[in-house]
Amino acid sequence: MSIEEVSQQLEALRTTINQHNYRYYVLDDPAVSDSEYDRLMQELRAVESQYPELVSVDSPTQRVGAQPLAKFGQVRHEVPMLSLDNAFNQDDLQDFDRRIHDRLKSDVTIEYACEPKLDGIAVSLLYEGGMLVRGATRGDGQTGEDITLNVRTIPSIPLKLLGSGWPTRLEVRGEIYMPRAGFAALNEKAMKAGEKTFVNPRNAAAGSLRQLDPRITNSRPLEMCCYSAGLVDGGTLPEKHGDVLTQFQGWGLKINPEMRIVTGIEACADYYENLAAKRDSLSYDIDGIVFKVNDLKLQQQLGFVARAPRWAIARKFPAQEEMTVLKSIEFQVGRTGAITPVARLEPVFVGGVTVSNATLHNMDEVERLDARAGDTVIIRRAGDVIPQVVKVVLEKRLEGALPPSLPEACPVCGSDIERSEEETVARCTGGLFCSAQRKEAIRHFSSRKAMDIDGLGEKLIEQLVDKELVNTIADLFRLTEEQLIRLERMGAKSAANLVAALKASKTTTLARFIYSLGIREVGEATAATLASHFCTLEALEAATQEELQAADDVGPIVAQHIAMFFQQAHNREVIEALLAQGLNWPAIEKPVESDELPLTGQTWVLTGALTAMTRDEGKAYLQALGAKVAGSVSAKTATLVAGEKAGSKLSKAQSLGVSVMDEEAFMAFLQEHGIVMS
Ligand code: D41
Repeated sequence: MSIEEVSQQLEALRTTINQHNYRYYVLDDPAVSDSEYDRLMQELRAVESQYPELVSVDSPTQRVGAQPLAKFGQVRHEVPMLSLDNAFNQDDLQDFDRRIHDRLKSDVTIEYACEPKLDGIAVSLLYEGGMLVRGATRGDGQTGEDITLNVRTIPSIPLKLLGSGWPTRLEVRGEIYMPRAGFAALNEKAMKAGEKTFVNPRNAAAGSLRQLDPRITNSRPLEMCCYSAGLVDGGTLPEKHGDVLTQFQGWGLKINPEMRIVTGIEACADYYENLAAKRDSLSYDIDGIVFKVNDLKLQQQLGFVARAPRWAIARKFPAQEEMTVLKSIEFQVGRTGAITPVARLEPVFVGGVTVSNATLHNMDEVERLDARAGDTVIIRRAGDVIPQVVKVVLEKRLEGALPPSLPEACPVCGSDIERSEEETVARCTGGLFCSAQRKEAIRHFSSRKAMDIDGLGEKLIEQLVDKELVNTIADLFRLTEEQLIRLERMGAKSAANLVAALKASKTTTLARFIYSLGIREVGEATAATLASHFCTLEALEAATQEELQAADDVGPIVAQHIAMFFQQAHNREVIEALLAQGLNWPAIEKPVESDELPLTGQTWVLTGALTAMTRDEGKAYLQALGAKVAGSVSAKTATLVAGEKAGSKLSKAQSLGVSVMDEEAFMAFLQEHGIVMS
């Protein structure tokens, strides 16, 4: 081959790889398998190593520089990077719209571009002749740091723009962030290695960009979404913000798929509500919504004040992190005796609710955080996740604060505490002698996914156990209205309702019954597997550890817990007593050879709100037809059932070409397959 031919071959390979990269990282719609992509990269590396003189700076093999920097250089932004004004409620948003109308002396309805406000680091990318020549942080808006080597490692940032028609000099601005999944994986790795973890994805992204060694940045899962142009020289961009972003995407840059153009400020409020409802299901953290006047000419007329444009505003979500004081660390006893340190907090409003307790998980976590009573701490509550203590503000530690120590004896029943070698948790050895464990066992037994006993709340369980009306779960079914009426906050009506609920709950399913026993490591899914594998309680009770492991997803540890549970005389007695009280469930017929079921081998996903059934019911119907039901969409998903307000899973399914059914189609499908809905 002549050198020209090799050069052409290399160019073709790079173009193909860049195109696949674009499909994968920018469009989230891969066109080839990972192995095919790896093969192409290997081929490119092989040819380049034979012809080192033909290696170009924009080659996909050249993303990671080998040498760390001594320090970052400074970058002066030719066009300052503005900041954003904040709106905290709908009134602020109305005012913003009114100011725009006043200033433009016009009452025509304004078109706004709406986009999520990513919680990351604002950066600027400079492309000259389509080549990425510089990456810089925003800094104070005038001067930032030169992070070119680091941005080059981020796969959603093209080293060379795709297509054509870009201005000779084009500065693209956007946010570099770390998606939640990548953040969780990174922290897990750090935790296992005994290294420091990051407080949140934003800090992780900032820390990853601040690395002088680009090889470290390269190992961090960063992405960039672009949201505006800075400097534009030797060319022009479209006249609407939304079209500029679409053009950016055409040139290989990632933009946020949630971006929408709407008309009027009321529609902005709708967009805000919609996205607020989707916030937890997004794959990245956002801290608000940015609204921008879509017409760039109008933007120019409006100009800016004090470094913030008059044509844009950020409507903030309630903060997910707040500072408060850790009043004390107490120890709680769980259902299986696990002793959990709990942080009692000065109440603080975070993530939309007032939080006064947060779990500290275990003593290892307390040590890792170095949490002490009296400390000032940062609390995080994201979505419906339970509040977490993410960090102690050491600068604010009071003199004389002492680290807590694990109590010697169970704080509830006084039994010994054991802390085994392999487990990080400490456990009360009191078993059902410990009233805390009894209370938790009853709470679990009556919970929605177990026996689903309505009206048996926490406060009531406390009283029942403390007054010794209920010692084992079987005692619940012996409760009478007369006994209940005498309890605090219990009227005749609720007493009657509870007795009726207890009676109604006696007819259940074997799976629910197994789950409700609260055997260690036996969750809802394992209980269902055990029920369909063993078909009867007797068979399950009699199973050896080996036989238990023959059930799907039951490993040696779970098998040991199950076998141990049924070996204990008091557990058998409780089960006897429950059956004597009339607990019953329909017999399970040995399932037909499972590969005869219509959906065997298929994985389905349910998302959004269903109206005719709960998601759990939908899941059960699908499982009855042999399908596996997963929580997230991938290329392997057979069908996505999308209810009302389906969010990111729906868009992902659409981008992957996964078939989608709405609720109506799903109902018809179930009926066709002989499912009778309750
Ligand atoms: O997602 C963001 N964090 C975001 C930040 C966004 N979607 N749009 C933004 N637009 C601007 C203007 C209107 C000034 C072009 C921004 C920011 N600025 C910004 N980020 C940090 C400071 C300012």
